[in-house]
Amino acid sequence: MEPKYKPGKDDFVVLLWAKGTMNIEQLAEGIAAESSVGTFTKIKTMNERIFKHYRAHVFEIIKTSDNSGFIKIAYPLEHFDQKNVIQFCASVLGNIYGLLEIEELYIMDISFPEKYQKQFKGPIGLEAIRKYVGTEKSRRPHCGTIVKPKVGLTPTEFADVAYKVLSNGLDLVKDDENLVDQDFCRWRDRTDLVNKAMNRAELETGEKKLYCCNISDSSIERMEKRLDYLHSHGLKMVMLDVFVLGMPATMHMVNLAHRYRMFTHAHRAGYAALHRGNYGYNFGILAKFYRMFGLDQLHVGTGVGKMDGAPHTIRRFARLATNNEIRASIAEGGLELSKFDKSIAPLMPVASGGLHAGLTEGLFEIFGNDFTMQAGGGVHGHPRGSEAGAKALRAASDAIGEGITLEEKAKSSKELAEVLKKFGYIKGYKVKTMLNIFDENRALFDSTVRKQGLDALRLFDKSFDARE
Ligand code: CAP
Ligand code: MG
Repeated sequence: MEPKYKPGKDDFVVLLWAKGTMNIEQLAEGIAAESSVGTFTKIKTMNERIFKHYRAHVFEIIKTSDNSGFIKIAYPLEHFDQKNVIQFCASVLGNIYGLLEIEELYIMDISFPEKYQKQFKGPIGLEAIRKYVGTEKSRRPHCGTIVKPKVGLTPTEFADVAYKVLSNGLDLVKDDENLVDQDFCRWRDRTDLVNKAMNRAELETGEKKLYCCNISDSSIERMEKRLDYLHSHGLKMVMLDVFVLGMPATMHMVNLAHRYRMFTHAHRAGYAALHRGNYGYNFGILAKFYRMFGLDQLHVGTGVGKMDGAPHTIRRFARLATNNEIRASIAEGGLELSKFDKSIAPLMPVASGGLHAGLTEGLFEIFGNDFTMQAGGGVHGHPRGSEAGAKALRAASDAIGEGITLEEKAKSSKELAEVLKKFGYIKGYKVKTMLNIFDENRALFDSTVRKQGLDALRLFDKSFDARE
């Protein structure tokens, strides 16, 4: 433990929670050693140079009991291969999870030095997507749908749904994460038909539309061919199941897509296996990686829908997508300050999972104006079908752009009124109040988490549930 060590601007800082069968000081030293230059014993091959330049420094321990607590570790830039994130992950997110003495290990946040970030080009980004869709002025959130059922529709059925929603106000349609090229819906047939449907809807509405086409595959060659095909047919966006694809395949496809100036949409299916519970690492770390890699749209949760995450937690992820300086406290699961290099543009955060138009005001409190809201069941489950569902979602998006409430908007949108009746209405102030309570009591929550540990943080996450 080096309490006097002050991390410099070229250090990586890692905040983690650990609990184990040794005292927390020993656990911390074991973690720092295993993830940098150490092994289980003193070795003759160690020398002054290595110890001085490459070792990790435990500089703070926030003890919650003899054998548990939060640990801050700094890693020097020279430790890492600065063109290769896999080497970083094998160090910092690697062996430590397997140490025998560890019972809980959760990496909460990592700050990346700006010098390390220089290897990445970042997203084409949020503003470019807005420009393409034509919403730079209105600043309304984008609205889209995941064509449902997840799998099973034929290409003709799928394209028919796409036409219905795009010609009735939606900006985007997307494939589900588990739809690529199955027998019942061949990828190329679907792409051709959706492209036609989209062109028709664009002509009719005078608006630009996006088809978020899933090319995810275990074969890089097939993904490359699909990307080329999309590009040569004038499509602007491509979807990747980034977590299951892994980092190298994701980075490779993003780089290729960006050569064509095509936008990339990141679905994060699988991430929660690491993110939830007290063993693994927080999605915020992946969000930082994905933004540096250049993903242009990223699922970050909703705070009001069907998936995990309280409003304040999702707000942090949204800020990781759009801000260049992100302040967070330990009760939010973050480091005090993270910075993106100015060359890394903001990306468009995507709110998805159990959404419907009645939740839009709540989303606005969490995200502000800059996000895409996607509803699958919330569009196709409209009492009068997908067209009406699309109209309702667009009305909700327009309401945010116009600065009026959903109740007001529902007076001129029958479809929206029907959604509010069927699915309900979470008023914006409910979510706003929750966020305010969290912010006003932050100091108290922080000190509780510092005394009681990760379980207390989990409890705050559960007790701030806007859905109750
Ligand atoms: C949403 C969705 C998305 C989730 C993923 C689904 O559909 O298509 O995959 O949003 O979660 O299959 O659940 P619904 P996340 O609108 O019908 O719920 O965005 O949290 O990664
Ligand atoms: Mg899905």
